[in-house]
Amino acid sequence: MATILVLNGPNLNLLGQREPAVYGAATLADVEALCRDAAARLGHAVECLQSNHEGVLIDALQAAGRRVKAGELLGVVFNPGAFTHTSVALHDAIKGAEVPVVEIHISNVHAREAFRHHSYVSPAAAGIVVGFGVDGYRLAIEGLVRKTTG
Ligand code: CA2
Repeated sequence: MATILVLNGPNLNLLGQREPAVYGAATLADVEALCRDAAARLGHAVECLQSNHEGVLIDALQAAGRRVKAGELLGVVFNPGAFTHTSVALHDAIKGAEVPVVEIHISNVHAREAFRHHSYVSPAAAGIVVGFGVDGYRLAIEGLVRKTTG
């Protein structure tokens, strides 16, 4: 059994409380439960972290990279929230940590405002899941497991 880190960025603690037409009715706790279930079906465990702070996310990615190298972690399923569209620092953290990351977005960012069309994270990601609602977290976990355990 290995562990997967599910990392959520800014404002995702508000899931299920506002904008249900865009993000659905599931809460962050529901999403984390879904992730635990998806990973358990594949024989793996999940750790969850949500932060509204870029530096906390960077620290988590760096720690994840060290744990991947130690064989303790498979990788990260990461919804960077709005930092997706602004953060060179998250891009650099993923590259620098050499950590496998599957980027996930609940909404189809390409069907929304132009400022959501570019991701600084995508070029550093091992894979991307976009627009499947919160079910995308399940797909991201399955994709990460396939990519990292062959
Ligand atoms: O579709 C996604 O998963 C996003 O990463 C969500 C971010 C957004 O900035 C990205 O462009 C796409 C926003 C997360 C904020 O979530 C909220 C949930 C409920 C109420 C308000 C915000």
